[in-house]
Amino acid sequence: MKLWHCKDARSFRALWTLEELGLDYELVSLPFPPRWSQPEYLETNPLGTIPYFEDGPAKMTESAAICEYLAVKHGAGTLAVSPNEDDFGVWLNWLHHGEATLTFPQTLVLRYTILEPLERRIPKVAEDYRRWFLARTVLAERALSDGREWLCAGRFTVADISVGYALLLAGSLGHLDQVGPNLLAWWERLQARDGFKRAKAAQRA
Ligand SMILES: N[C@@H](CCC(=O)N[C@@H](CS)C(=O)NCC(=O)O)C(=O)O
Repeated sequence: MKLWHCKDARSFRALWTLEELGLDYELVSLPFPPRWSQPEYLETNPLGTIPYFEDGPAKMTESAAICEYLAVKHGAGTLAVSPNEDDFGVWLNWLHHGEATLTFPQTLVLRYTILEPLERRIPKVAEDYRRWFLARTVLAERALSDGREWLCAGRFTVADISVGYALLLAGSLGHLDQVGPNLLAWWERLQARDGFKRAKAAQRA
């Protein structure tokens, strides 16, 4: 298996899953954004985005899908929830919520406050999507309000990784001080995991 990665980009979801499962993989680290800083990367992934992942015939560009793929195909289901379990639908929802609802708005903040050249930055867009993101953290904050340790199924799964990555990004954008206490406590638990620490170490190496 081979993963193309940029430090703390969405590919971190896949890297974290690989480390949680103790799988063998090759990591290709790229400067960000690879589309500009390493144009030959477009020959590998025409989108120019990160992650890109290959496992034989599987060629993948969506971080949440890679997590699901690894959990189902190589994880003996340990980080997945099976269709026979009550929380199957809830699990899939968190898996996609982490990317589609909690990460996408933050990338607009990142783009319009940091990535764009000064003359193209739009503070209004950044502020609107910062609020947009914070308002949508209510679902996870409420889900964790009953004292549960993980988001669903009574155990740690790739749904926690998917939503957890949105909090990693929130931390780098300075949004964590406005996130609810249940989410913050859960995020501390995630960062204390050996798999999380190994993924951080792997990207440093
Ligand atoms: N929905 C995709 C989004 C992939 C994506 O946009 N990745 C960002 C990095 S976090 C990227 O490559 N941005 C650089 C660019 O668009 O050139 C996923 O979840 O993997």
